[in-house]
Amino acid sequence: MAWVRVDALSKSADATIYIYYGNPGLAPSARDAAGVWDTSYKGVWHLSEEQPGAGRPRVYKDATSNDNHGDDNVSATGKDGKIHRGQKFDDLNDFILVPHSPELNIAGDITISSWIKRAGTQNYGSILTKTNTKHWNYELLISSSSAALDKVMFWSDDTTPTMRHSIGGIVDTSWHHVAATRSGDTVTLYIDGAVSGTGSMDGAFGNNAYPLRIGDSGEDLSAVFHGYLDEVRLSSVARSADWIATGYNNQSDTSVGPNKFIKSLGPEE
Ligand SMILES: [Ca+2]
Ligand SMILES: [Ca+2]
Ligand SMILES: [Ca+2]
Repeated sequence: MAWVRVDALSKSADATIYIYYGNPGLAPSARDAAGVWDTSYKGVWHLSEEQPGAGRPRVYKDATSNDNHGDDNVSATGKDGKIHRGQKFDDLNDFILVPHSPELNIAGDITISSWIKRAGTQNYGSILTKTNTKHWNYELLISSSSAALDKVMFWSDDTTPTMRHSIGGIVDTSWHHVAATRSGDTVTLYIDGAVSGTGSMDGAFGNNAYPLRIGDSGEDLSAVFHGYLDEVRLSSVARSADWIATGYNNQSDTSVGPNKFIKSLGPEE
């Protein structure tokens, strides 16, 4: 598994990407977090890690150079994933807590995305939120309200209105990619790389010292996520529709061939 950053990708022209590997002279790792994840990424959690039980700090690594690592409050051991391994949550009290860091205070433009695999439908499921349990700066969730049952929802109680939700819903227990962006006063919801609704939202998200929670909406644990999460990402810009669609395409289909994201593999040099 390798995450790479390329300068540009065209809709119409194929790009060639070279990968060099197996150099025994490279030690330690040549990993370049700042080079792969642009400065607008405030957190990227691959969720491949696992520790038995719960209680250890900084288990779930942030792949960006921000080091927003998450504490293990997850007792579930299921590691089914969309990209390598993901994380099951136990439907009771499992969540990942990322301590506050100043770059997690995002005032306006934002993108939150994740792969999700629900354990069932019609239950509320928080994916990522910055909260003190009484106040929610920003949140991506699956709604269980009657007006937005099984819809992808973006929430901030600093804003008017406080929520916008998708037109489509997640009504099965397969893997799906979900995302929300806010650009200026426009919120856009995405399901599997495609726009599924837009709406207006006015007001800045507040600055505070609350932690991030992944898979839970607050200390009373009334809104834990039921199922699996993988590849949770937070950015301080509104990614474009092309960006979201490309991310979905290259993460959802890793096979090689015509009409695939990777059309062919060249020979080794
Ligand atoms: Ca993963
Ligand atoms: Ca654990
Ligand atoms: Ca638990």
